[in-house]
Amino acid sequence: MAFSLPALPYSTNALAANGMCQETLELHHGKHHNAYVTALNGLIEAKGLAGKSLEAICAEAGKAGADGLPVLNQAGQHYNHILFWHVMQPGGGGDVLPGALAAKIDSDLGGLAAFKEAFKQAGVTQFGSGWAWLIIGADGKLKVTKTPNGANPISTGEGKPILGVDVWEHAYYLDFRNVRPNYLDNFLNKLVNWEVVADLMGKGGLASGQSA
Ligand code: MN3
Repeated sequence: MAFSLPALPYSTNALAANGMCQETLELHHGKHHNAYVTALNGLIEAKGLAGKSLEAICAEAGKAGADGLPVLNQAGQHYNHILFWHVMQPGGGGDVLPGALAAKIDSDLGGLAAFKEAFKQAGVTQFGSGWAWLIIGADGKLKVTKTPNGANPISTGEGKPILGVDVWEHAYYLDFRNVRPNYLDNFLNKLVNWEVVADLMGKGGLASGQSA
């Protein structure tokens, strides 16, 4: 077995009217994400990953610290992008959320407006490359967090991500140039698939279904 690049759940021009152009998706999915998959597959034998799930590889690489970074950089980015494609849709975003998700955001994060501001700030303040997340923490509560580079809340042991946004420059430079805050506003207001986020909350996070 080897890891594979999953197809996008929409066409490469499907999000163009909502702030993510066809060229961004072609490069980001077809080149960047694909390169992580190819590099990860190149490590399976040397790093003893055969048969392990993507999630287990992320967790183990995170625990290994600096020694785990060569694997985490690729495995984390493979997992992170699978989730990222999954949580967007044409004409997404907005303030109408499935009831269970809205209620949990209210009780754990102080409401939708407070959540959106915290999520945006996590993305804005992630210095350099990385990700902002909404996760189910170890205590079962929703939390907003961020990680650098290819790390994720599985590799850090913080919890299970149910929403993630890529803040590497390749994610937004064609559409928003250097203005990361506008990319994050656009993501929350025009791209997020809240139905998928609610579904992931109910399932306790994404199961990638991929293994080495
Ligand atoms: Mn990326």
